[in-house]
Amino acid sequence: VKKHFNWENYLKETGSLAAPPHCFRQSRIPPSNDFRVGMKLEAHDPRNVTSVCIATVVGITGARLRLRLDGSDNKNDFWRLVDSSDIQPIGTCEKKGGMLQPPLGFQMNASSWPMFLLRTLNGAEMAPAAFFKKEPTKPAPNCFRVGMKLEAVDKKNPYLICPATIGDVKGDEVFITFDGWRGAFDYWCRYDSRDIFPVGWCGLTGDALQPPGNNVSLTKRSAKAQTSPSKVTQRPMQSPQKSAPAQRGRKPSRGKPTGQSSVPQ
Ligand code: MLZ
Repeated sequence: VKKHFNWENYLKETGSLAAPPHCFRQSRIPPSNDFRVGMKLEAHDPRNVTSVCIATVVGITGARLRLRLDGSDNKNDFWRLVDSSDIQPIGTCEKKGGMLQPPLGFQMNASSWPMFLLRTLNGAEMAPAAFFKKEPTKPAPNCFRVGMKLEAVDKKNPYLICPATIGDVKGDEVFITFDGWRGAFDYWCRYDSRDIFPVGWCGLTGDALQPPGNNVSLTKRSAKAQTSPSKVTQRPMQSPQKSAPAQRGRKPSRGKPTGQSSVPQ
């Protein structure tokens, strides 16, 4: 019988520490999520970030919204926090003198965009401005250290938030390693990424934190204390960095569709 994942026990078992909340670009108390499925807003196209598009909320998960760009397919959904600067109320773009753009991969003929825009906005339920929260400011320096635990978005499966460990730190970048997955999902990101959260975040937002994979490594200290290593395999000689050195600089491309971001639901 698989026990429910519990950070307190897990930190003890692995002999590790949680990254302090002040290291993260996240509000100390997660913002409330007042959005509802079906509401529309403006969002930067993740595949073409200079474009501001119309998006529809197609799902709610903790403090995040599952978004789909109007005129796009259902294979390129993306997730944003309600306090992300990537989203704004409808009307914001025009107020700033900008023009709403069709999403990359607009499914119709480009010439039909103006009429499509009129129709998609006609009678739409627009998310009220008060639902959008101000993005937290960047923490001043990168204060992450190797070995600290956190919760992080799995960029290959962005609907998932999973237990992770800081595997390396280089300047303003941190290497996010996913506990128990042998490097398959690891990535580098900036220390002020909106995709990384302090331990306990999902518990506070009501998001479902995934359990670690099956190959969680223990420190020497905690391995000795461990009496029944049923779910936890000792793997003290392999550092997280060793398992994926080639990942350095291989940042997720924002220029092309991944096709990996959809989830059946
Ligand atoms: N079911 C998928 C998801 C793995 C998610 C890992 N997250 C760090 C798989 O097994 O590949």
